[in-house]
Amino acid sequence: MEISVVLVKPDGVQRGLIGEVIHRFERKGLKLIGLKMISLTDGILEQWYAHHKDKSFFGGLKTYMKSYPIVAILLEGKDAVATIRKMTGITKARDAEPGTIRGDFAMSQQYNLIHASETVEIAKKEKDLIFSREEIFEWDKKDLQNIYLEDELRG
Ligand code: 3AN
Repeated sequence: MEISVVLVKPDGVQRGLIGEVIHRFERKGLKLIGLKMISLTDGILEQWYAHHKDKSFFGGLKTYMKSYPIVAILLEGKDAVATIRKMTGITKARDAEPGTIRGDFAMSQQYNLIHASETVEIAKKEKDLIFSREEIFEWDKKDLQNIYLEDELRG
């Protein structure tokens, strides 16, 4: 099973959408294995958004991501990274498909409510930046048999 990291960003926290975001991923059938509220630091953000460090919006992005606490969510599921990206919608939220989280709740290119890991490798890096070993829970979710075929669970 893959893991993926979702952040409810400062605008999502301010707008009271933490529960809505968690609700959508839970109902989809993804397994919640980590959850915490934290304040991001320059140190974390410089690693998190290393690919954006030369962009004109990087300074503003860091200031925004530090403006209020965020909620970090660690999810597990088959093809979790691609599935969660699809449910998130594209970066420019006002153009995001209705039915996606950004498409349903946001208008901005920067204030687009949530972050979702882009690849399996990036998800691992992001997990290690935010969650300690003790903050990750490998619990036995009893309804996985109703969510996946036996073959899918093994694969
Ligand atoms: P995504 O979150 O859709 O994977 P990225 O990785 O391209 O998008 O960008 C990371 C974050 O940087 C976005 N979620 C958004 O908050 C911000 N961002 C991206 N592009 C812009 C832009 N042109 N102007 C301002 N902020 C931006």
